[in-house]
Amino acid sequence: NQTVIVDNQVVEINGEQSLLELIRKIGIEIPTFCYNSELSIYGACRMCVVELEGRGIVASCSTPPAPGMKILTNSPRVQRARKTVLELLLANHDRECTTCEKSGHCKLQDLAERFGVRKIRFGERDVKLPLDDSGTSLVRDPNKCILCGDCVRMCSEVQGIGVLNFANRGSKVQVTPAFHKNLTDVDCVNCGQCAAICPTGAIVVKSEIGKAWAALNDSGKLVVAQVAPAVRVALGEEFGLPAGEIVTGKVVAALKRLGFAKVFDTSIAADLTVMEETTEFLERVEQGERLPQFTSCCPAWVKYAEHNAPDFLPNLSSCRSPQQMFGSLVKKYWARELGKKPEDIYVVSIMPCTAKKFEITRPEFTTDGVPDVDLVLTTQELARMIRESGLAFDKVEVESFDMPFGFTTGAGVIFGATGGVAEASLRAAYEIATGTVLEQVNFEEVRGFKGLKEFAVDLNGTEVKIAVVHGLANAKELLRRIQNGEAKYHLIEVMACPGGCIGGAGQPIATDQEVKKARARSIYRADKLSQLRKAQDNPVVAKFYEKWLERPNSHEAHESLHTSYAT
Ligand code: HC1
Ligand code: SF4
Repeated sequence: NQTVIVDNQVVEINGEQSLLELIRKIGIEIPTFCYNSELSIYGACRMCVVELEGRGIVASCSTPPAPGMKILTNSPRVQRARKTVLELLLANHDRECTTCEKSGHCKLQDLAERFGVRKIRFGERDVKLPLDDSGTSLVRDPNKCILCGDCVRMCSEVQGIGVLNFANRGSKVQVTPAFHKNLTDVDCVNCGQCAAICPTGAIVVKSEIGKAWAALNDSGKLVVAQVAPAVRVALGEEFGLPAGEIVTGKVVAALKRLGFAKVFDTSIAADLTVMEETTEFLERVEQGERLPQFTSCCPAWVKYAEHNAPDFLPNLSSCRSPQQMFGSLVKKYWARELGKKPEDIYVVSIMPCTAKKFEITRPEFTTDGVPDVDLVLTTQELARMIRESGLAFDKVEVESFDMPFGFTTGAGVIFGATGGVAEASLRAAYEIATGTVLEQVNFEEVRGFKGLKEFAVDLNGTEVKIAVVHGLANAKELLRRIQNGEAKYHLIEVMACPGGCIGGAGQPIATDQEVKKARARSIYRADKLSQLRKAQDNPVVAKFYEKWLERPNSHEAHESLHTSYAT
């Protein structure tokens, strides 16, 4: 029969591809660096070694189970081998742990502690390689790289970009963009997925906490926050709450306690985006032009399209992202109502995303020298600020978002999960196109983690075909099929990060897919619990049109809420 013996325990083989999978199944946590369930097997770090009778020490991630195998996971030989791997890595690794951005979240630090590495038998490397902090979103420190190749495979396999690779030979091997360029000089889209998977501090998200504290301590500025949909289902994880716990009210309260004068909801701007984008879409369908229409709220996708799919740029929705629409509303209209100058208001976005840090620096989102959004902090950076302040997050009493940007419908919340933008648009498109009330608002077909989701709906006699992709490699494949005439759609949602914004690289680290799934479930639960589920029913958004914007796609709306793309 199909069994193996692991440390004297009989274990059945049940379709597992590797010894690692089989051993983890029985609750033994084999340490790894380069093994990730969503990437290909690389088998280079040697951290996952086990002892196989008759064969000695083998890498468990790349050894398939075979009936009759006898495996030891913690024998003296295994213990020695693991320690040696760690010591060799540490000998080649910058050891300034206390000042590292990744301190406390570093796998190397973790495993060195777990396996009791107290001294390193090998000499320390003395060459210092230059840092790359040229970009808005990431900092790359090759001195902390352990050559596991996770970022390389993430960038090419999941994101279809491939700007990171191995260079040089022997002891000089490095992971770097081509010709040792900076990330800003290659086609990096700032998605940050390389940083999210990096086990050490070799690629990290650029921290801007210092700027946030400085603004909060500047009495001349009214500092306001906007909170992205996906943050509310993830921040709790940083404080020991279960994955996906909805902590919206606590996020608001914590931001208030940190000193933000007002705390607003990006989801209301997502409702506004639905109005603008759906109106634009229905017009294109009627005219039969610039179809398929692509969503444009993901800045990594927009940058990808600019680099790699210029022919499709006219097909992108001209809508700015909700983050940027929000900035525009605050600085252009709300400031005027308050009798303030745009530069006296400092807008901080709390985002799950690293590319949002880049988005705010795009010149089209600066008006008369004043940025529409001043600063982006990731979910993780906010967690760090809360910890710095000493606030006990689990104990803060919940508060509600402030008005006038504090009321959202479920449509604006589901933006945070893959498929959400398409679903929110469908809820509006159906009612606008048919003039009838949509009773069943759930479009299950576009939910979930399948790489490509498709759905067709009858809008007043026209069959409208929708596709949803997440992970840029899936977008790349879809574009190829459209170009070859193999696929035809009317509306396509693209999110760069697997899972959508809930899987953003600024979120608490989650290499386990189940964590992302729990966040997505909570996004849909928050939608279900909302008083209103359709963007077109948001009374506050209706007020914005009445007061400031006239109607969707009006000249004024175009000026403030739309944009164009760089070829
Ligand atoms: Fe997103 Fe969006 S949903 S892009 O994923 O359209 O970041 O959460 O804020 O802007 O609303 C991110 C999330 C976010 C925008 C909205
Ligand atoms: Fe590749 Fe994204 Fe990392 Fe840039 S940010 S190197 S595109 S994975």
